[in-house]
Amino acid sequence: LNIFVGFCFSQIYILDDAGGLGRVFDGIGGLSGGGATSRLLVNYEEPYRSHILDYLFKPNFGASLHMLKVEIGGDAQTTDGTEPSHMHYDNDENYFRGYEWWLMKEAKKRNPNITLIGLPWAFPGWVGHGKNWPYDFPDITAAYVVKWILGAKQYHDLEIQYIGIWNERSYDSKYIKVLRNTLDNVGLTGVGIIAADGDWTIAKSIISDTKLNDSVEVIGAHYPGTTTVTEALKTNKKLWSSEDYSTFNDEVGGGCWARILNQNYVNGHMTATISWNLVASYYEELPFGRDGLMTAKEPWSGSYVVESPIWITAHTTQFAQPGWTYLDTVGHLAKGGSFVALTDGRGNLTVVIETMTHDHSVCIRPPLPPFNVTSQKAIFQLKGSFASIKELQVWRSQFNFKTKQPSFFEKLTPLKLLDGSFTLNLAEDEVYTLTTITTGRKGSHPDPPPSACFPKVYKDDFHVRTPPFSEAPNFADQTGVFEYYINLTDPGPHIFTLRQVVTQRPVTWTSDADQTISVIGDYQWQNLTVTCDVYMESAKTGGVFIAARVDKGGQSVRTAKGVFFWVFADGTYKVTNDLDIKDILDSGLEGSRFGFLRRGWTIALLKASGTEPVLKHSQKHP
Ligand code: 147
Repeated sequence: LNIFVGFCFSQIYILDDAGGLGRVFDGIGGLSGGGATSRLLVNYEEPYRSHILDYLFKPNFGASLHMLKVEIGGDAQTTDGTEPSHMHYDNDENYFRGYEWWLMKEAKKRNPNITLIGLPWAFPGWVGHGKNWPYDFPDITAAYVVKWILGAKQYHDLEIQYIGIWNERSYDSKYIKVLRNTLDNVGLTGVGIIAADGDWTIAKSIISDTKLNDSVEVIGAHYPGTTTVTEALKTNKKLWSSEDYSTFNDEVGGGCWARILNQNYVNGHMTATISWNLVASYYEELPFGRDGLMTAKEPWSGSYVVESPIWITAHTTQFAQPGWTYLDTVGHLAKGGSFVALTDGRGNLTVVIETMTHDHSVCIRPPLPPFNVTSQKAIFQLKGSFASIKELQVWRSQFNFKTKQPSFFEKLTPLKLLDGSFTLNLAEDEVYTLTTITTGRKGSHPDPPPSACFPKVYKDDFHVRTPPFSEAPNFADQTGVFEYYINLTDPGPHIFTLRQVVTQRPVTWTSDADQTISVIGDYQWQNLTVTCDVYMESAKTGGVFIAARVDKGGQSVRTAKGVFFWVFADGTYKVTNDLDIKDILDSGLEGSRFGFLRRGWTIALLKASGTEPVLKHSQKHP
């Protein structure tokens, strides 16, 4: 990095490829899952759903993402819900569950070059043979993961390019090697392994273990705070921030994203950054509400919000593609902020500059050490292959925290270059892209409908012959998996049903409840009536509940409070204030008092009014 002190205390920054280039850029991506973060997106009506997807994936339109990483559903709670596995049981295979397949296809439709990545958070119980651990039978775990990759190709024509180990949990060197062999044995030699989606410690193991070194293609670290470690650099592997951001998507969130997109390379030599999450499409009261590049959490209204991180992403994604190379002449600006430059090796140049101040770019984690950014004049001098560039397109975002009137991704008049140099007067909290690429565009669709509450009256009889998704609209599973099930042998009105299908505790990622639960509706509701036709499949154990005022889900689902009405297969009933069945308001031996059947369909009805729950009654179905 060459910095000269020029006149007027402005600085000169050299952009040059003569001394060689830096690392190859792998892209910017979004993460769907870990978990159920795209749950509500699929239930949007057209054209809004397509509009949202355009803002995320369409090239030269919005975020124009290069990568899509998805969770490999493991039937377990993984932050904002559960995602279904392609193998609930060891003899079960189904590649049409959930919405990640659909999402990958929609992404690929818009950007055929998008890089697809899969990573498990949890595994179905059988993978661990009953133990809460996926590595005792590495062949089984590897076969399970590789089947997901093969299924993606066979049923959806999706080519998964990278596969991970176990999100933010222990890695196992033996398992990684077994996974590599299993991939190679079925011809998936081109699928790269990312390890280990946690901190950087695997770098040390890679250095001391040749076989492991040969197995791993990318070191992926999470929330690296833009820095890496010496061991990681020593491996000469690609370094990625394979999960980052997770910040409320207001303007400070956009500032966080702008800073780390540049500085993950400048400070940490990371060549990809993936946002958790792609789109905040889950009930906002679940954990980490609105920690997505944009917000789309109201399928019932069609309302969605294109938040600042979308346009911050565009500053890089629309003007540099995977396979481009970073220049070595990147760095920090003299008065704070940073700049990166990338080239396609054929004369094109893209420079991205950010001057985000500390307080306007704090991310959720790790803590951000203090630094100063002030306004400054910056002179950029193009050298090497770029010396003859005569004009650069200019795109600017100004956060304008003082006036609260930000302007994002605005196209300014192109800059004419004199002797290969240009000067910028940089203010605080700005992002600039200067580029030879002329295809950039701030895409837009007509405004979506206004925001609205979840409908006050809502019912679903699950009467769909060929449901587009395995899950019923707006149900957000928090433990267990609820799927459409057509029960052709039912004589009565219950042929079309929603069925909980997880019967063994998964290899969990977090504390799933002991009771399966799916939530739907509005967290503000106080006085409400819930009725549901229920059927207990097991004659002796287990049971069923309906509840109102359920106050939490996600990783805290175990401690959910609310009003719960339970009927158990042994004929007893309970009314509790909690999902954990500790805080018992009422209980009895005679569930039948409420008309409950131990076998057969029953209507369960719960009325929560005033401050007390009023348990009405349930009826035997005619
Ligand atoms: C990550 C998970 O991988 C995501 O699924 C999601 O839960 C995300 C929410 O921010 O967090 O897990 C982390 C949890 C804690 C830390 C880092 C990542 N941490 O405390 O450093």
